[in-house]
Amino acid sequence: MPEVRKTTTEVPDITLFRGWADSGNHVWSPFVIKLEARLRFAGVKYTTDSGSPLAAPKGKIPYIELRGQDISSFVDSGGEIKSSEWAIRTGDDGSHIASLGDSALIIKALTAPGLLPDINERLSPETKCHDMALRALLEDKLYFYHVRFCSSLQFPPHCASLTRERWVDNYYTMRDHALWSIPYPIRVVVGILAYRKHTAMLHGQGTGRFNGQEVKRFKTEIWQTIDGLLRASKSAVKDNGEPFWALGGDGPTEADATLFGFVVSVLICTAGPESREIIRAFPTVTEYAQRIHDKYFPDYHKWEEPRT
Ligand SMILES: N[C@@H](CCC(=O)N[C@@H](CS)C(=O)NCC(=O)O)C(=O)O
Repeated sequence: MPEVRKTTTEVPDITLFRGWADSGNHVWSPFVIKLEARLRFAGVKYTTDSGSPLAAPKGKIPYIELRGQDISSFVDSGGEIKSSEWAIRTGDDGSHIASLGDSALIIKALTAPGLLPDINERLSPETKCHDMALRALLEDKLYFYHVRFCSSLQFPPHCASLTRERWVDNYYTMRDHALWSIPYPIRVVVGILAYRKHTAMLHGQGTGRFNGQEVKRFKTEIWQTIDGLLRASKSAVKDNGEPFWALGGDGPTEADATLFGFVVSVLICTAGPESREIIRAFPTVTEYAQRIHDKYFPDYHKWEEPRT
């Protein structure tokens, strides 16, 4: 398998804010893992810090900061990433600090000066569309099943009749992990507010109107379909123990960063046991993530394998 093209661009000092300080470990956010994978596929070095959604340019993690960097080259010629996307401030030492949020915008911005290779450039129009559809399936559909709250606006203990994953069935695990930086008793109040905000959002988005069995069926169908795709991709290439890629090519596409992020997020998140059980029923899906982890994240702890 040919190596992914490495860039010759001078590498700026990139700090990636992941929401948690857990160095040497994957974090629970699939979008953070996606961005780290995308950087590592290209061999781009970065340092990590915890940061917080409150400090993030778009109120979400991940986000990045570039220090003392002229950001005019991190603006793509198509005009999608404008310099106004970057939030600029002056650090204590007088240097300019530019920050940008959203994994997709960050990837586009780093691709503009050639720091990241455009790994989808050589794909056919059909494959480009499949790649985008797979990312949308995960980021804009499956994601909501994972974070799904109870559709009731009541506090979790009062809505026991529905199955709920990260933020409902496993509310306390999720709250204490996601809000780790907020001390008690403020965390309790912020947890309730976050719960209510997301419940309302999911009701509007639609996921909040399904019951637990329906959501479980939808999640299983998605992972089953992805398993079929990965089994076909794996069998289409000579198996030499190296990573195989979702769309069957000889290198990763954008969808691989996202898919790796979602598989790993499920495998490590102790607030999502139902999804973990679903994924573990598909050994090719875990093998896909394991091979990518082994090659690109040898310095990170791997998720625990189920006890047999
Ligand atoms: N479209 C964003 C999504 C990022 C996202 O949803 N991050 C979540 C964590 S997985 C977050 O920061 N949520 C905090 C909040 O919504 O307040 C991306 O690709 O970066």
